[in-house]
Amino acid sequence: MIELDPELAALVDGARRLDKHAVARCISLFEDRRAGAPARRAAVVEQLDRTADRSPGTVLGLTGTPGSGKSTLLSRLTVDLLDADDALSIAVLAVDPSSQVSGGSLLGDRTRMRFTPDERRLFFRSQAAESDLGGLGPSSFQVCRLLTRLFDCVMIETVGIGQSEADIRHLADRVYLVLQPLGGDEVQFLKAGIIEVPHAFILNKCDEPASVASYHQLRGSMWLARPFDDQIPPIFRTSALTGEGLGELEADMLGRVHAGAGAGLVAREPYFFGRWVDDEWGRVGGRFLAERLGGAAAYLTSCGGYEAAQGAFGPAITEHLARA
Ligand SMILES: Nc1nc2c(ncn2[C@@H]2O[C@H](COP(=O)(O)OP(=O)(O)OP(=O)(O)O)[C@@H](O)[C@H]2O)c(=O)[nH]1
Ligand SMILES: [Mg+2]
Repeated sequence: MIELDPELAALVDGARRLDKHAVARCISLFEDRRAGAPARRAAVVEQLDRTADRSPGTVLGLTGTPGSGKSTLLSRLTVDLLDADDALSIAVLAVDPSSQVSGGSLLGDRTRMRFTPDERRLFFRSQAAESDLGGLGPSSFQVCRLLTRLFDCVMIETVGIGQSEADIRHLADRVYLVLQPLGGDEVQFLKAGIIEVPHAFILNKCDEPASVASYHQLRGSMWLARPFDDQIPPIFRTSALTGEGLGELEADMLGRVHAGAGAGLVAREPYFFGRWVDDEWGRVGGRFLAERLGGAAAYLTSCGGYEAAQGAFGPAITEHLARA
């Protein structure tokens, strides 16, 4: 057991009660890249796990092209889901909102009308992307580690280009790809292999006439793009403007949240540990981890956890390089 200093203990206490200020300060600790932060994170994680009275929250990912309506959808979905289940708590993590519009609509009028800023069951946070391509990275992972220990459901909004599709699949229990009518997105996504990533599709802006043709186009390309599926994955047709089709999507999300996250983020630690090694030590680090330490999963187990592995990795590779 790791002793928490009184200040950190009070912070964890506040965060667990979903006090907004405490949650925000805890998040900063999980984003902190300074040398002392991992030890404090390990203490917080241990404290939360030891005193947990619930299983980890489910992570839902919303990815898709800029402007497809991810933020507008989220501001409606969160309100509806909280109304549908009054024991539910939701945290939204928006990674690299690419426009000012989305920053604004993230806390849309509808949300503001329904919930006061100190509503504990709903929490918003935005975070800069870790690469120009909108990628998630170790600090999105870290923040999710915390949020899944506090909230029943964590929703991540990320722009669907480049690295972020691969990452979101590693972070979320269920990934939704948001498309808009006749964006040519289907073709682009087919080419980029992105259509293989999501568990379900959301064709938003169904209030626009072009959406009918887009729906059939998307459905048609599914067999071709995803020969590995037994069944066509769900395609939800929604309008975040009129509310059309949101009920089915919400039922899908709520079903997933109630089913629980299973192994949750612990199972995702090796991937993000590998990303951390790449960031900190480059290819030399990656090779050392794979060839000398038996890979990320084995190393995390032998060190006894994520932070312990982070702490041990530096000295190990430094010694290895000094001898080489
Ligand atoms: N007609 C129509 N417009 C919508 C719908 N949903 C969102 N919009 C509009 O589309 C624009 C972009 O919406 P956002 O929610 O900011 O889209 P986003 O995907 O979050 O955008 P980024 O974060 O910049 O990638 C806004 O002007 C919205 O009002 C919809 O269902 N129908
Ligand atoms: Mg947005």
